[in-house]
Amino acid sequence: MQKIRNIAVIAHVDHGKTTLVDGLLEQSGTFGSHEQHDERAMDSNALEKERGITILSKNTAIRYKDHKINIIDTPGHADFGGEVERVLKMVDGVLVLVDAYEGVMPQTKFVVKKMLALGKKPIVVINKIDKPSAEPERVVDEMFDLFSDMDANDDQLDFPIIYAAARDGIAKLDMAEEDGNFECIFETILSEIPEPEGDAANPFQAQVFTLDYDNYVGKIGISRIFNGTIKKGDTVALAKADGEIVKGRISKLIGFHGLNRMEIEQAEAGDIVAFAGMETVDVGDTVCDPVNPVALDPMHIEEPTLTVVFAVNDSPLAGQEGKHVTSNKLRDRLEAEMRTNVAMKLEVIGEGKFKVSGRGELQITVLAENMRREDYEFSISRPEVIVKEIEGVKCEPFEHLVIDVPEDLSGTVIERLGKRKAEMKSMLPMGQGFQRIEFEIPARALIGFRGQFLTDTKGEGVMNHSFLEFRPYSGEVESRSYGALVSMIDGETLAFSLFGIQDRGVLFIGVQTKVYEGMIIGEHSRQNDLVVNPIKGKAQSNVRSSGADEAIKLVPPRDMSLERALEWIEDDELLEITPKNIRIRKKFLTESERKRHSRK
Ligand SMILES: Nc1nc2c(ncn2[C@@H]2O[C@H](COP(=O)(O)OP(=O)(O)OP(=O)(O)O)[C@@H](O)[C@H]2O)c(=O)[nH]1
Ligand SMILES: [Mg+2]
Repeated sequence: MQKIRNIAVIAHVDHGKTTLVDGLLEQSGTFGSHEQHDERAMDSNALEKERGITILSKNTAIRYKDHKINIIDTPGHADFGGEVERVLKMVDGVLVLVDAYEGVMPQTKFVVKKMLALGKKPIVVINKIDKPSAEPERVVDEMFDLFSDMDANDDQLDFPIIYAAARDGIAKLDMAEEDGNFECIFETILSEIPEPEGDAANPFQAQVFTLDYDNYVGKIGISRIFNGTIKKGDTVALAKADGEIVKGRISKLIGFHGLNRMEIEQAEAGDIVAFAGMETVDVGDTVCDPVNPVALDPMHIEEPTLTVVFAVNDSPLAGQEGKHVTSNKLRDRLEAEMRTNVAMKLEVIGEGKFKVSGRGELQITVLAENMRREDYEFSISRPEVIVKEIEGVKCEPFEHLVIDVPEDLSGTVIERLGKRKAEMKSMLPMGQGFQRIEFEIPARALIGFRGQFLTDTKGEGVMNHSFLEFRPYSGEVESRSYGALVSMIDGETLAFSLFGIQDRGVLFIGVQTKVYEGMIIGEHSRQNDLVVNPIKGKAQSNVRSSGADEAIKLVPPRDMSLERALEWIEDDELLEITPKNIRIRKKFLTESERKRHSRK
């Protein structure tokens, strides 16, 4: 049997997981010296590269001495926490990273809790020790406290610690030592992480933890082999979560090495491989011996906490920018998404209307952003949290929120959060004039909070949150405190009229932008909506004042990204999303319709 170790890299968002994996690939010699690769090589899809975050967990394998080390890089953003939980079942140990300044953050708690509960062996990596503000000793203490608060067993509590600057390829076992390379990480993995259990001679058993799709071979299941041996061409059984058994044949077996995938003939217990040939494969399925199929424990799939409605675009500008605009196209695309993305759910709720549920706004905007890039055009509604009944009590999702704010601004932020039903849990000085404040807050109250928070903290505040649990419904919460600037007319914006409007609030659009009646062009500085005319030219006069237009000074418009716009809108508003534009609009375009409906 080959010597194998299986590890996952877990942490809060941005603590350096993917960068550390770069270093592991590099320093194990997996990247040939001639091989060109990008920074954060595992973040391979376009959106991941652009945003600098990991969205999908991905696996790779390296060789170190006579061992194969399978490594799964996981996403740190809270919306993808469910995926991390599934990945943890596939490995025997973890590298849990924590930023040497930021310390324990909400998602650190989430992943550590899951990892400890599954009995995995941790190696703690205190990363970014090169930061001038780094306080590695404080962060080690925080990790000890976290582990003991979360009932780590003695073995887990006795975790090895590695100090690293992953970006520079530096690691060491003691802060007092000279900087070394990643050898100490490899050695610690070999000595501390248990070998995979299971036997290559047993009947075959593997579990699928991620799905992939390839135009040539179809659906691909990435799985960990727990027992037995498998060969290309083998007949196997797929044991589904509902107890159904489906027979099939492994048409292709795929192995991993560095950034490459290659066809292999055979694989055995302990390894992580992908296979094609079974179109019905799902996450959590056990691939097993057809003669004696024994299913492994089903996987926990996280419940969605948030929904938005995707609908056919019916704005006056519909169909001008996207290629795929019909209800059928939209439905096919959303159904395709559900095939590989187990964390999301789809429900048809009307003609051309689809309710999509997921774990958070980022998960939903990632889907919307991908669809835009594939030339789809559609609208989405304001996110709503999922309210459900638990033992007869109406409950809603709550989040654990951590904010870092300059001390002098903390009062403002605390007051704002109070109005949103947040309960303060702790407050700590963080050095450099910052305070760290922790809250528990209804997820509903966080929608739209980020924009306000950034304004209140002049962009200096940092906020992080992650799902806590369902709790009894908390009643009304405060939402957006400003109204909208709404266009009263179709046409193209002119500098002259925007100049007149900009004193009334903040504009989202610039000159020569197409607008329509009912489209929102900015945020009003007061609470009510204001209907405006952004296309009005200067009154004609006999005297030609050449160059007068150039004298008009417009404030640059506020850039409304998809996330920002989604957080901003209210129930009576929509986002119109096309490959070229994100527009914000009223559901009802004319003022008279809006009046009629608000009276109802
Ligand atoms: N100063 C410093 N920065 C680092 C270090 N390691 C990573 N970074 C930076 O931290 C940022 C985040 O790194 P990533 O590797 O993408 O973090 P991640 O944990 O994979 O993030 P997600 O996958 O989005 O959760 C990048 O800008 C890195 O360059 C380090 O050792 N020191
Ligand atoms: Mg990453």
